[in-house]
Amino acid sequence: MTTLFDALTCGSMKLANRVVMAPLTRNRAPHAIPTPLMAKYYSQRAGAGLIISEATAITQQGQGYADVPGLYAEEQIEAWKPVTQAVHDAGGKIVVQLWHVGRVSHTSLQPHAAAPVAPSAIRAQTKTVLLDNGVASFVDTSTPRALDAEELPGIVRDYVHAARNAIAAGFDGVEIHAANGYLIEQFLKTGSNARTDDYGGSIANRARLLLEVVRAVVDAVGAERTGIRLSPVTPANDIVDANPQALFDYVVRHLAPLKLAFLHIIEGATGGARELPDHPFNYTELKSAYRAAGGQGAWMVNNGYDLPLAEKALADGADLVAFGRPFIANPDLVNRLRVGGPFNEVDAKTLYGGGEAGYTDYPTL
Ligand code: 8OZ
Repeated sequence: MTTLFDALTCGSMKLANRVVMAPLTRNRAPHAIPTPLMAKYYSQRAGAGLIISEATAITQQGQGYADVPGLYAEEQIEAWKPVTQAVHDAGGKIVVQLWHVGRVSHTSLQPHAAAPVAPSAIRAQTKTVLLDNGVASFVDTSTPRALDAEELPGIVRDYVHAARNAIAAGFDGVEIHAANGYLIEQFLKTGSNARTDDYGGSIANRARLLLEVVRAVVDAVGAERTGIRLSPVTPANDIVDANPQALFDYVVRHLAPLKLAFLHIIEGATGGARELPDHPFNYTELKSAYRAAGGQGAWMVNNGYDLPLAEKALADGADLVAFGRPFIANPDLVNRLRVGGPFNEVDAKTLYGGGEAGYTDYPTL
């Protein structure tokens, strides 16, 4: 029987175990530049088989929150190098999560205070995080403008540019963030996409940008270094689709031939309920659709896992299990899982913004 503590080859990466540190936004990168404290934070968590970095903006336009890092400028590449080096020195693997927030942004974070961009000019009924002297405040997102079809090749190029920068910065690969109500998912889902061109309407049209981005990133850095995150039914950031099962079955069938290293699936509401009575979804069908289409990437599951649930997921055919909040409070989470705990609790007050407190000062066993 496979356990969480067994090794796995995932694309080009040899993972020491099946425990993944999920991407976690922490808002500790002033001016979008990673810091030495981030190197310490990630290296403390290098016992994970794989670390997925916090969501990282591919352009300033792709940024939607105060003090989240980017990977589009030379100084950002340089500042990420000590982070990836520290993780590697501690024996870990780390991929960067490539992020364009689309409409989940605020004019104050955009170049020239412009409106954020989206498939359609429909405002997300959600909040973003601004920081005032290090104190987080939650503000309504700004109304976006609809992207012209002619602008979309530029968005694809921005993903490719950031993916190449990731390899230059020493990352083992990239995860394309296509979840949680951000740009790619805004195109995918009916609630945010009212386009009448080749990027709206049918499932094939709504999935077009996602597949263009993935193909271009794969061409740039290799499928064996590329993964993707999907969240079929999350309501996060005011996102909804009329028929998510058909949509995501289509998406994974079309991802299958691209030979990605992993597919990372958020089950249920991100950071919340795993079962949504109003939005039923069959994840077994999703995985079967992927495997039946020849997809061989690692199947990574996420959301509210503990050891018993994780072991059941592995028995049911998952390859990797991602843990989010437990990794914030337990840098040595893999060891703690191995010995059955105990586990530190997360301090909610220090999640977003700040310094070492609630970041690099959680104790190991
Ligand atoms: C929490 C706060 C800000 C951003 C996501 C990148 O939901 C995020 C995020 C989470 O994917």
